[in-house]
Amino acid sequence: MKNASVLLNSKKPFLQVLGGKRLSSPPIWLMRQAGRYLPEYREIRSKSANFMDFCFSPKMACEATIQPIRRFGFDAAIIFSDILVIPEALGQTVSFEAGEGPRLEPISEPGELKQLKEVVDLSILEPVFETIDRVKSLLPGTTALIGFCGAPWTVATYMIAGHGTPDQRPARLFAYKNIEYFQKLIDLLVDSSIAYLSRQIEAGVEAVQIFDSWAGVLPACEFNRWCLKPTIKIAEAIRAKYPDVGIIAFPRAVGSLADSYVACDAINGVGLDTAADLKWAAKTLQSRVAVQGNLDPLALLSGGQSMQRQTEEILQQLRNGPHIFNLGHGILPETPISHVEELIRIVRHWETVA
Ligand code: 1CP
Repeated sequence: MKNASVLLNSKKPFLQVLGGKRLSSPPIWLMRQAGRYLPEYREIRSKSANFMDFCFSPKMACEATIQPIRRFGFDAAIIFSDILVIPEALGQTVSFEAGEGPRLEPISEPGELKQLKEVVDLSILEPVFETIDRVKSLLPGTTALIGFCGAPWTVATYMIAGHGTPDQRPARLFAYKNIEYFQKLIDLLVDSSIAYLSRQIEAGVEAVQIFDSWAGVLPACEFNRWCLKPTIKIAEAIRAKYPDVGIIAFPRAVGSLADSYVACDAINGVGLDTAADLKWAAKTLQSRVAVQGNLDPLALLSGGQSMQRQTEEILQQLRNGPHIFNLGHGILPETPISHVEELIRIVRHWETVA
């Protein structure tokens, strides 16, 4: 495996697996593990009317990051922030309406791109780096700290539409009609993400995840241009500067196109979405990278035998290579705490029954 020795020698199981080690009981964390399914999160979140203010408060964001570690003892903490802090730092105001998701001033015409800053203003993101600094000294010695950003395509879908969309139609149309301008936006997001992740690493994160939540809507050639190449560019730039950091790509819902990421030596791990074919992933991905995933968040919400069966199937299929247990997408706010506890018990008990 790639660039692995420092990761392999870490005392943190999550980092060892990113270095290519197979562990009989895989490390576990859950996408969106800090958030609304936790009563203690709802409690502190209710003190802040505005979600962006909450993200930019190091005290609150630090507490939200630590909460799931304190409660469940996951093997990794992910810094509490959002992928949309980058548009904010590029001058596009972001707000969150209660229950409605993000709102940005949409970019409908190429000329409107001029309103964005030419270089990301990292001073706006300073609170995120301060959060990282606070969190790192509070984590148990075996818990890794993950930083993140959205992949350029996924961030661009929100910047163009001004809100979340089911099929990312506004960004897809914008990209078809204004290829050069869309390329400029993607390039700006690549540079911004490299600068942002670099500062997160300097502040203390040990791995970074690049979330391409909306990669799955594009035809293969568009996927190559707008998702794969920009993500690889970010990963290679980060790898050149930080040889020992773990890098995970999460191209959601791209099927077998996920194998395009393993050719990139900079990438240590690929996140699998709920629908990924595990036999294929074990054969095609796991010899080159660690895989992370992929329990259906609805199976976790349901709990019981369906959850147990699916969890054991994942553990079984991915047992011969490096695997980090996770969901196939973010945990749902309605998920009972007891189901998360049961999931962790099943994953940690697996070694003794396998
Ligand atoms: O008031 C609230 O609590 C708002 C809910 C919320 C939370 C808890 C939002 C708004 N963002 C977050 C935190 C967040 N977002 C984290 C850190 C917490 C953790 O993981 O433990 C992370 C990693 C994200 C990443 C994120 N934000 C993604 C990529 C991952 C994914 O889920 O696909 C995306 C697409 C977003 C955008 C976003 N932010 C928030 C919402 C509701 C959305 C989705 C909007 C839509 O419907 O398209």
